Amino acid sequence: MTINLRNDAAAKRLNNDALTGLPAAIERPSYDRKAISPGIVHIGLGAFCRAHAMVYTDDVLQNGATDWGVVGVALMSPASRDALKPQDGLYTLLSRDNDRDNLRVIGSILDVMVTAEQKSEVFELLCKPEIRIVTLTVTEKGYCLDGATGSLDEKHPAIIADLENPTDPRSVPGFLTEALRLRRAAGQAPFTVLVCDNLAQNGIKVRNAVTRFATLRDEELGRFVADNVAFPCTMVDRITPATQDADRRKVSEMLGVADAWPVVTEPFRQWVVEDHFPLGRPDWEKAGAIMAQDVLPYELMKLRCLNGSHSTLAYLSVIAGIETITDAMADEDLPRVIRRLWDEDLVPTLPPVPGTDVVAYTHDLETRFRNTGVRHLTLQISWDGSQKLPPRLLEAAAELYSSGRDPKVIPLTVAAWMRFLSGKNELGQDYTITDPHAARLTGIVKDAGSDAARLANALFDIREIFGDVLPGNAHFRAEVIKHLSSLMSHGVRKTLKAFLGEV
Ligand code: CS2
Repeated sequence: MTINLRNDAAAKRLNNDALTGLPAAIERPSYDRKAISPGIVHIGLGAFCRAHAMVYTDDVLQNGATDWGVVGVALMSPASRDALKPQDGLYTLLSRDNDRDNLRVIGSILDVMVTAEQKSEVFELLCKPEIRIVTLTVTEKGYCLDGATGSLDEKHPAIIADLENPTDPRSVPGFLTEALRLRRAAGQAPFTVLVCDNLAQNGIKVRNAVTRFATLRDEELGRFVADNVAFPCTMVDRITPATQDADRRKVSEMLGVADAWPVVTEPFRQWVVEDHFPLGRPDWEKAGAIMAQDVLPYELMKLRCLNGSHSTLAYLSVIAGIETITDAMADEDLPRVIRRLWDEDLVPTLPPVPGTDVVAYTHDLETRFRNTGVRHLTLQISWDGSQKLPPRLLEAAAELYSSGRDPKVIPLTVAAWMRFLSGKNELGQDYTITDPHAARLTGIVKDAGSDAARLANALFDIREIFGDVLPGNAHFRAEVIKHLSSLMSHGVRKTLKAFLGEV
């Protein structure tokens, strides 16, 4: 990340001293930040956690807690530390409801560290008894899982490297294993690991991956992790695009001091957390989190309905040259496609969700997607399709088939993803494929040329994405190939018209 603040050399920076001088309308910590001690270490300080978990925790501190501050840790990149350290960990949350802005300065991050530069300090902190929770937002790919099975990808280069050199970890499973090992050696009970990324049964998957990594390292350590470490599941939700330079300038102007890394987000937020914290937890429910025994129904609803329709909009839009989700929602066909996705493919797969009308939830999603204040780039959502398609849509397709029904829109989304992999939109513009499997995927595209069936068949063979069952389904293969041929020869508009039965 390059931070580009106009006149930043001259500008006064947001920090503890600047808080009292901010314009009166801007919310800010009312608690004494110097009296707060850390209780949480957070791994991965991107925009999402700073619009979500850090805000719930800031609310808890506003409510009077003093021992649940957060230390942010980046594994490799110094960018978050370099932006936030000069600001005493403070940053601005700009929540936007169309043209209405609300600014709030968040104070829950007390310090920021970079493991690659401060390894012993980071592990020393993780061995302290007051650190009771490690939260993570490292994106789906950060856990080094096999997309189709959700188990540890033992061929992942970072996993191979960490098994060779386990006291100097680069991967998340390697890092957590080393921290838990050192903490145990220091005589401390293990911290709770709270995964806040978009995977169904995220706690269970990461628990299995860390246990497997620890077992490969040392069987006894593996047993220790399996028997003693809590990994509650969570459903996390707040639409938060990557921060742009224009956001930095706008927020800095509104604050009157420079903020190198504000976050722009929507007003809506939701957090459902499995209530299993052996060493205790902040009162997140007082900040609106739902503490539940079973998070799975909420996770499936959110991953499939929100993230699944996001991916569908994203691939079709990137190919058509539509830049943002709001623009996609202004299209004549795309909103009708995702309405069918919800009604025909996704809602029928969902278990009852406590206290929630799932159909009303999909209507609320439409309103959220239409928010003109949040400029969410379709290209950003297109990243890491190999990791996102299985939990968002492929699992639902497999469930529909096994209950005797055919998915209607999911094959179209898969075809759009395949067409998207060409790296060129219908306006002739090039874009980059960002994906852990990018080299393999783009190699397949090159070999297939303009042959849709060849392309689809080669991609179906990637077991880490499609698994073993779905590619064996003749209906699924035929539907994907039909839509892909149409996208390749006639483009998005005609394909959507044909899909919607209008030509
Ligand atoms: C999006 C998510 O980038 C993506 O793939 O679908 O980041 C989405 O905005 C969040 O999960 C909303 O909670």
